[in-house]
Amino acid sequence: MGQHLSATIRSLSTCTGARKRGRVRLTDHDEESAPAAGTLMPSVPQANAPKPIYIAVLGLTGSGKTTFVNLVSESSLGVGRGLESCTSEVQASNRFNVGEREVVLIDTPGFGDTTLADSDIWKIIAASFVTSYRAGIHFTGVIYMQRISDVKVSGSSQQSFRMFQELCGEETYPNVLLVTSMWDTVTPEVGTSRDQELATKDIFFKPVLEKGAKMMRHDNTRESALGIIRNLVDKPRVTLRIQRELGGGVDIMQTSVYRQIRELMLELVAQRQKKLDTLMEELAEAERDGDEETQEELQEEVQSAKAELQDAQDKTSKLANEYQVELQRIEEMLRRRRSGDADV
Ligand SMILES: Nc1nc2c(ncn2[C@@H]2O[C@H](COP(=O)(O)OP(=O)(O)OP(=O)(O)O)[C@@H](O)[C@H]2O)c(=O)[nH]1
Ligand SMILES: [Mg+2]
Repeated sequence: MGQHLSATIRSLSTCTGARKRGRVRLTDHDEESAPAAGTLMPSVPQANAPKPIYIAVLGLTGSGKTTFVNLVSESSLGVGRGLESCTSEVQASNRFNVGEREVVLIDTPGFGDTTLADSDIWKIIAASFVTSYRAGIHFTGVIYMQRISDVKVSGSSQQSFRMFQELCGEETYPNVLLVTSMWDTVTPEVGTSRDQELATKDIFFKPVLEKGAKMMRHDNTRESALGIIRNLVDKPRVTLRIQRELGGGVDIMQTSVYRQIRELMLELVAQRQKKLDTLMEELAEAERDGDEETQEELQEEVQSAKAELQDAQDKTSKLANEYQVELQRIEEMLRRRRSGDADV
């Protein structure tokens, strides 16, 4: 008992709880068969032990996923404090009971506020979900968290939700709950009007609700969290699209989520190229006019625009490769775990 599992730390200063100490600890359950943080894999498979119900929690960074997971499972996974994202690994909660059923929640890193950040997140989630699928862990439900406090549904929110849809696939929507959080930060009138907007907009929850998903409010109490989980525990298990595709041997580049993120990255490259072209034109004009001060300023801007463009181009060309690297990292972590390295 008391085995520690290390967790990669992206932004220590913004996290409180277990992650701040650089560790994720699974304490309240039988760790002989507990899933390992970052892998969801049972450390020692037990043939006769009934399998718990696995529910994945996804959403934009800062939407309250880890807070929800900790509250309902009495875990102590690190939560965010500032604006930067906190969770950087897929991690399993303590086991907890909902009626007769034993449940494990799978907390995930939040989709970022930028396309570049998303290009890192998707591969972590995809590689972890596929590894766990291959190990026989199937999800019974998926929760998508959305802050009700957001004044408007931003482009990154829409992008995040599209990514979620590509990861899950339509067939899983009856097992999906769209959960709004942070109701304490808005008046009931404002919250209800935003709730309504989310439910009825084609660019947001509407198409998913129409195919069987359900929307629920979370008021940050354990009772509310348990009520949400109760909606999922009796559902049949599902295979997410990304698990079916990759588990069935489809090349990463042929998966829906890869195509989606690549498309977004190419849009970003095009935007940055356009910005550079405009700056170059302005620079040429300043040179024609002999305006040295403006030339100097523009030269600096051109350099930084070139670096940004290069960054986006590099990331785009490495997308598929980075997924493979992530998969290998998780497999290596598992291998070390099996061979008894206590710090893994
Ligand atoms: N007021 C209020 N704050 C909340 C609520 N839920 C979470 N928070 C706060 O929101 C911040 C982000 O919460 P997290 O649980 O770390 O969010 P997350 O979705 O796990 O974020 P990532 O790990 O970055 O993806 C933390 O400061 C929480 O304390 C809520 O219901 N009400
Ligand atoms: Mg988190």
